Amino acid sequence: MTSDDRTAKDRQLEAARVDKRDSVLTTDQGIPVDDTDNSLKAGERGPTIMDDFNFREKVTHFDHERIPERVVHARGSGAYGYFEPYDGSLATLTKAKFLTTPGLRTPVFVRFSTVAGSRGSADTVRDVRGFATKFYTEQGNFDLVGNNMPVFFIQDGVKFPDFVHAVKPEPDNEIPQASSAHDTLWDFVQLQPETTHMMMWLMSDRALPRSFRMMQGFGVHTFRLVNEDGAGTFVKFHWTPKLGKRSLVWDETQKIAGKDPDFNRRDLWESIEMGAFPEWELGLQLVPEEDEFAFDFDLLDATKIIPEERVPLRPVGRLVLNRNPDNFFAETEQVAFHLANVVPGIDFTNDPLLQGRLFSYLDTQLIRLGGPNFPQIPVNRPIAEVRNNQRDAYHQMRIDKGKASYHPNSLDGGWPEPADGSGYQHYQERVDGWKIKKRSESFADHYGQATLFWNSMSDWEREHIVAAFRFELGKVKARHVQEGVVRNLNEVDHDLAVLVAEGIGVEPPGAPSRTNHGRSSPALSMDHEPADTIATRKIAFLVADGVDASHVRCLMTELTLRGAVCETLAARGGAVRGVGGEKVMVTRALPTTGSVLYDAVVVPGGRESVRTLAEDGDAVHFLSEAYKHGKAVGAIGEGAELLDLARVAPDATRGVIVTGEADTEGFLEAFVRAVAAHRFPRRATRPVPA
Ligand code: HDE
Repeated sequence: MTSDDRTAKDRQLEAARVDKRDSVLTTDQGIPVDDTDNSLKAGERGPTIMDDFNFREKVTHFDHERIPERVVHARGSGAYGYFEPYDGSLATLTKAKFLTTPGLRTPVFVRFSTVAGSRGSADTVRDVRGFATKFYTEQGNFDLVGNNMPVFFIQDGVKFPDFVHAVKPEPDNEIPQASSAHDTLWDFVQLQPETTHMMMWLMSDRALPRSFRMMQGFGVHTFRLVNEDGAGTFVKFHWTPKLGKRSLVWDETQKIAGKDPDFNRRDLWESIEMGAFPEWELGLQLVPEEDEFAFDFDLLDATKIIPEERVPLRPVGRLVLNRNPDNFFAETEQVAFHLANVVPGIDFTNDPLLQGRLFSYLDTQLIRLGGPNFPQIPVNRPIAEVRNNQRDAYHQMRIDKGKASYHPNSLDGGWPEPADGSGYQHYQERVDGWKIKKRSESFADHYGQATLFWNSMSDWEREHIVAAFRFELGKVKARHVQEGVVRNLNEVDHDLAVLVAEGIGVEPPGAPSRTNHGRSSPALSMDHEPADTIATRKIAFLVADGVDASHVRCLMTELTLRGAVCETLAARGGAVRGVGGEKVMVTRALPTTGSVLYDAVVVPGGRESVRTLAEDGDAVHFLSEAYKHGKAVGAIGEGAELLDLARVAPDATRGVIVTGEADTEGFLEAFVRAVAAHRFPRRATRPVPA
């Protein structure tokens, strides 16, 4: 194996790729076909006849094109890349070579997803995002099947069908699609207080990522690292995005769902196509075995985090995605993740949610992919050698030679031979207990960490959470369900419960049975993300005939140099005429797009251009809406007049930057800082008509 492991997977995939260039159309049997547009008929106007094997094969194949979508996480997008550890320092804790061999690039395939919606649902709905990584290591495949939130709705795998039935569209009319804002979900939530912590995350802006490239990933459960001596260390896996954690706002997500339902999918695809490869850092929270009971929660409880202030992240390596798949179905749809795919050096714990998952993933692939040979599908194949006595079944692709398909055997020389010590060895843990259907007492606190999350939020993050609860519960018809949720929230924080109750018109609750413990974990807030890059940020320039082309040219050049993606928008496609008669190409016509698809907006100068834009409702609305959503706004020269019309007040401290000339360094730097800050959520937006 060379150090360029990505090539190892790539080379393997190459054998499965089919290139149709310079080829003749054939049937699946390889028979050339002259005419695939007319079926074989008895006379020009006669019936189609059975002899037409091309017709029958083509239509039969078409009739069978669909496979069941995933029961959850049906909508997703994937990409290839690699993982590279920083150094070998983890070698004392784990045997997993891909984590401990400096410079070793392990190929990966990552699939991001929403959870509740169908395959064709919109990307920007309020939901958890899946973040599943398949590492094709030399020791076999390791799947880290995580989410963008560090906790889960339930504590025991046996509750998963109940939870999913509650959040999915209701069974009588299959409404609503890809939404948690309905009675059955909230009924489950109010009756099952263990959901409370996760519901705080789901009502926060974490459920509305700006991009898959700008969200965290978490393994959620506590896993175990195991070293050469068989000693274990508890571990939580974290992915931290290089571009920072950034979210959309609720109003924006709803509009994007209509204007570009593929918003997150397109973003991932385009950034890889343009060479701006998404990147994450893998960080581990490590807890020595002897500290298993050192916390005021149970490490085996997947509704709890280990606060980063208590156990800081240890940076371990980086993940880079640098290649889009060739075929969505073959790769992204057929990729099969399974929590049980672990390599030597990584093991499970007794987390009952994790244990439930160990059963479900293999089981679901059997129905989804039609039998037990799905690991042979190219995207699923390990780069490590596969040799065993598994045989036959649907779609067997391997031609296993030899007489003996059992162990032990003497007829085939005893091959394949057990690895004898170098294979996977399960962590030895003494387990003693009564067979019992009972939740551990150590799982009983369902509110403490929900309160921790609430306490850790900034003012605007809290406002967004309250607004989300009001929206979701406002859609619930059953009053007792609304009241039940408010009762639970009262145990999280009394003020939160009162604010929600007032918003949905139920009786505000009395004093809770517990008071807010006052603790917080600053790492949970998105209010202090580093604002040091505008890479891949989309910036719109509003233009019309008479625009000052030098403003556009000069600013676009500078912003593009810093990695931003600049586009000109006008009433119509084609080009507009600059103030000196020069041509300014138009990237997109305003009616085909919207401010919600951009991160920032600039109004260049040019009297005639600004006057035309002022008469165009689309342009004025664009500006007001971008402002309302807290985005950076820049205006140059006469461009400032359009701001007045859109009720946007210049305020450099809140990301509205106005200047006389485009090439002043002060303007450029202030605007770049504003774009890098992502959003100014503390603007006064009530008077803005958007
Ligand atoms: Fe999953 N989950 N899950 N899940 N999950 C599936 O497997 C399941 C859970 C996650 O991009 C299914 O192949 C059970 C937690 C992701 O292909 C299914 C339980 C976390 C994906 C399944 C959980 C996840 C899935 C559906 C509770 C975060 C998409 C299709 C015991 C740590 C993977 C499939 C992809 C998919 C079962 C809970 C993440 C049915 C029973 C917790 C990212 O097997």
